[in-house]
Amino acid sequence: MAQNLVHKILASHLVSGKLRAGEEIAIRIDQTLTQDATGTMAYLQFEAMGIPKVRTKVSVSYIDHNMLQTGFENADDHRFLQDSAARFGAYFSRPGNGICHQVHLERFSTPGETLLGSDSHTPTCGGAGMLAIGAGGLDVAVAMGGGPFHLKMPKVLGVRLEGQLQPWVSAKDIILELLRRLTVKGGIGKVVEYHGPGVAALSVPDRSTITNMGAELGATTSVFPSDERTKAYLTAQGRSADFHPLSADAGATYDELVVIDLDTLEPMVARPSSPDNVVPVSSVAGLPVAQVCVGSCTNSSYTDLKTVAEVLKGKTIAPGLSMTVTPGSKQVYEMIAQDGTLADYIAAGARILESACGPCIGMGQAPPTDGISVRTFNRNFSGRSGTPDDKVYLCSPAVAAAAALTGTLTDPRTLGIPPPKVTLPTRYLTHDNLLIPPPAGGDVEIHRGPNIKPVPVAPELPRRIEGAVLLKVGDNITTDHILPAGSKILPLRSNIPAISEYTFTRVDPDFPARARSAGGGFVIGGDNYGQGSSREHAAMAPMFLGVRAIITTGYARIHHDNLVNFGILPLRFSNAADLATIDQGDVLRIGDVVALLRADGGVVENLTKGTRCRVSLALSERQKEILLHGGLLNLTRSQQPRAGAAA
Ligand code: MIC
Ligand code: SF4
Repeated sequence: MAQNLVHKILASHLVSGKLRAGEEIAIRIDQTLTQDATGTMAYLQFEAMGIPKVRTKVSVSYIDHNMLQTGFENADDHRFLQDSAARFGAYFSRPGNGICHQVHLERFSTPGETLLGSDSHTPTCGGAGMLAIGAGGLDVAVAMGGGPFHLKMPKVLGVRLEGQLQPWVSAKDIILELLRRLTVKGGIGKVVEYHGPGVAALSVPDRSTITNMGAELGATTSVFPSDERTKAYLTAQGRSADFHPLSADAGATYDELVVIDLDTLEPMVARPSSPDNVVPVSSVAGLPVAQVCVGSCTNSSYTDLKTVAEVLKGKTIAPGLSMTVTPGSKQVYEMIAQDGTLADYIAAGARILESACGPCIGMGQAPPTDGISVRTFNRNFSGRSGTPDDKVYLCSPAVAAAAALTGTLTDPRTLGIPPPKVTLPTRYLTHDNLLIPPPAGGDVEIHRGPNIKPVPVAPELPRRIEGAVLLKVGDNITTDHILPAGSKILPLRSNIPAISEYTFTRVDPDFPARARSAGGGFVIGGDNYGQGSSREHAAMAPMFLGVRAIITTGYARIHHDNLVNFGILPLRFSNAADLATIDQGDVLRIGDVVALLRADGGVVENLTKGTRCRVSLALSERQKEILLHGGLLNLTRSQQPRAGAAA
């Protein structure tokens, strides 16, 4: 039978299960990546498993998020990660080498292989034909140890690209259009596979912009075929040996199909404060802009930066705004420095930042009060920029350039200048001196700063859970709401007791104190609970504060699995209308937790209101076992006598 590309890659990596949508499967993982904000926990967990060396083909530890060193914490984490990479046999990408996804695409992406990364934008490498999935750090640690990755077999959503992009319209507009149509929930339980005649004109960096932001659809991952474009990219990276062609069989089918006519697309923006709040930029043209930021793992390739520079060359950015530029990698940075593009930026008045996540994760460059910030990034969740009630618009490099020039939101087609002509390099500058390969031996001492605290282990699963509803929230709550990032909180990623004091503080500053004094309890939410980041801290911190169960009408994939791994019950209302019957402060009781788990659901009593409602669980047998043991670390310990010795 004709197979689509997703099924082909999954079939060649299948360890257990059947490729039937909804069933749990396990797949072999070829490569892993971690970054510094999730990596310390992942490596502490790997160490606790007692496995001497990583067992993947390639594992890379990147430093890119926690780059502001306003105290010793981040620098200590960097040193811990460098020592750990050397000890356990991983590559170490030094600070300055760039954003994990951009560097991984350039130097490691391999068509047909699998990649598991402790960052939700790991699907970036899908632009080069990889099946690249984001997960919590503990799942990545298991994969580093050679264990398979478990996931619910996703549906395959085929996106057929027809026609051709018009001048000033770019890959970013394709994914914004998809977000407009499908919303931030539209990709849940699905892998997006791009195909059709419109694919051939898109370069690998263009494709990676699209697969990167597939994370905002809630998709498990997104993938493009590996074709002549992929070959050209890998060859230009000096890696032609890693190329092989890969595509869906003729006549392959998809569970769902979406068709996009590229000819009809126009430049778009995602308005505040959700990536699916998408409109044509022409409909908001004229709004004054206070900040323009170019960069992030979505749009920081060499061609993206050249596109913006072409527009700004010889001009000065509008007087009322501040502009920042973050090259995605050292490769991009060196290349724009050598060909003079950097000088054009400096002359135009842009502020040049180091190659890292930077403003995307609130590490500096918070926009002014009430000022519109126009960013080529992928997320505009409220407050993520560091300014409460921020107004962040997401867009393509071309739209960002137009805003920088005019000082207002502007459709670049109205600029009255020819569209930038940017050609793809036939040879990228490959100077891997900041990428340290795993050393031969490995008897390396691991330095741990005082901010690095052991991984907390969930308590045993109680037979009965009784407690108050500590918080009730609405739909689409992000992990940035649950456990914010930013320059103040990110340095605490290796210290769960300290970081847990920020749990839900964006929503309710009193949450941590209330949870602690109540000795734990429940959280109630709406649909797509936990969308966004892969940070397992958004499960660990509530667990640390005593949250034992969450009841919602639906979950985002990575967060759901992180909750299970850290021993929190991810319950769903069987009848969505019951959500309205529970208020914050109500006392709830689950009489027999084990019975509820075994039966995939049961009854929750509301002792305050004297009512009851039915809840269900969408768990595999393996996940039930994890919860019965009080979390994956407990389960792993019970299976391996040595596990935990080093934690
Ligand atoms: C993000 O974009 O939110 C992050 C920071 O890259 C996260 C990872 C993290 O929270 O460390 C992600 O997307 O997974
Ligand atoms: Fe970094 Fe932003 Fe990409 Fe997350 S989305 S990996 S913070 S650049």
